Amino acid sequence: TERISAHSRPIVSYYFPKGVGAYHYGERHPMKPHRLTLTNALVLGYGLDKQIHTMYDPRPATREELENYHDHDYVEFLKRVTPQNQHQASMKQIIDGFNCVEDCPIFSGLYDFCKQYAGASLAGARKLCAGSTDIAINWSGGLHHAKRGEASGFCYVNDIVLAILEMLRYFPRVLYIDIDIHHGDGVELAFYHTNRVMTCSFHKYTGDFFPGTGKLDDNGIGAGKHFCLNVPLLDGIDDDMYQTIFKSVIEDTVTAFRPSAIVLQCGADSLGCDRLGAFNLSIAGHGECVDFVRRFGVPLLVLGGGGYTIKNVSRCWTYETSVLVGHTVPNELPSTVYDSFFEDSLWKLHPPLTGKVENQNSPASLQRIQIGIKTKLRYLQG
Ligand code: TV1
Ligand code: CA
Ligand code: ZN
Repeated sequence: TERISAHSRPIVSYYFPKGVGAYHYGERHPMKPHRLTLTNALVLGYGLDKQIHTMYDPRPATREELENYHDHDYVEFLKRVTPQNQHQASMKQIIDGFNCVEDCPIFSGLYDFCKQYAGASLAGARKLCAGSTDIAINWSGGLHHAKRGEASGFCYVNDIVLAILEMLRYFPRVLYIDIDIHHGDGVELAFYHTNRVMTCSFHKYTGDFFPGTGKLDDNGIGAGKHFCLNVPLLDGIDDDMYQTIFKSVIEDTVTAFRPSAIVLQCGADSLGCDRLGAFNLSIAGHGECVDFVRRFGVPLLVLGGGGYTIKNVSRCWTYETSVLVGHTVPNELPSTVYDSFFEDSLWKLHPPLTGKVENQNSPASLQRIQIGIKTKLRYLQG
């Protein structure tokens, strides 16, 4: 098959399940699906839909599709539980067992929400397998913490694992890249034993930062040994340092692993000024990672993820949509019904970085990681 050119315009498919932005995790909860509505409004406001090959309102995932990864009992629970029945004594134990507490509350329409975001990632995966698109985008996906039998870290079903399983039916090797500030633990775990999926997460790693996993020398097990990469970083990393480590690690990984497809999780909580994150990336810097991956010209599934300062999340994913279609958009935001969200920057796409977190990373600490990764990748060649 033809290698997609890094220069010509790729065929881009965009998946936005209608209504996915209307779900509510709860009043004080930092995860706001409304950011998806804002993103879609900016994408349309800029007229990017005219640059995109096809805009899809994909069908929800079926129960059977969810059970291609998730436990039957867990999916059954997600289907049955409601904000009303969760308080019944018989339900309480079960809810605890599936970890649907605090970070992962039971909210109205939870099961439909899960089927929508997972359905969109699966639709993108199928389109890539069919060879009828070069890039598939689902900003509602990327919920990387969900486990086979339990919710974790705002994630209930793991759309990424489901999409990669679908892609493995057609593509021999899939590379998973995760630039959310949190470790992509659910995806790593699902493919820890296989050499057909290489997982690579960049994240904040300290003793206490969620989920607590993702150290440099976690390697994978059995056939999966050496097919797991982690890039543990500290607070305040800036565009320059992030780019240096990201490009070096991903270049080396693509060379060693030769992926037949790539899945890129674009969590926007690695941006500066995120409500939960502590990195200092600009939207341009975050987007440069996306562009770098695009330029390999390998079939690409692009997903959302975290991101808690929602005006910046929607700016970021809109900018990245423009990068992926190869169409430059002006810094002046288009006028939408959501104008009040963007007043802070006088309605600019690229707000200046404010409230800097001190950079705890050093050239030496990054070089140590870079060398560590190179050493691990050497095992792939032989
Ligand atoms: C309800 C209301 C839940 C307010 C959760 C921040 C809240 C958090 C809340 C919160 C919050 C976390 C933990 C502690 C583990 C817990 C989408 C022992 C102001 C992909 C998930 C982070 C990140 C979970 C998800 C983390 C993603 N941080 N206010 N919860 N317990 N959980 O630390 O990777 O971005 O914070
Ligand atoms: Ca990550
Ligand atoms: Zn995150």
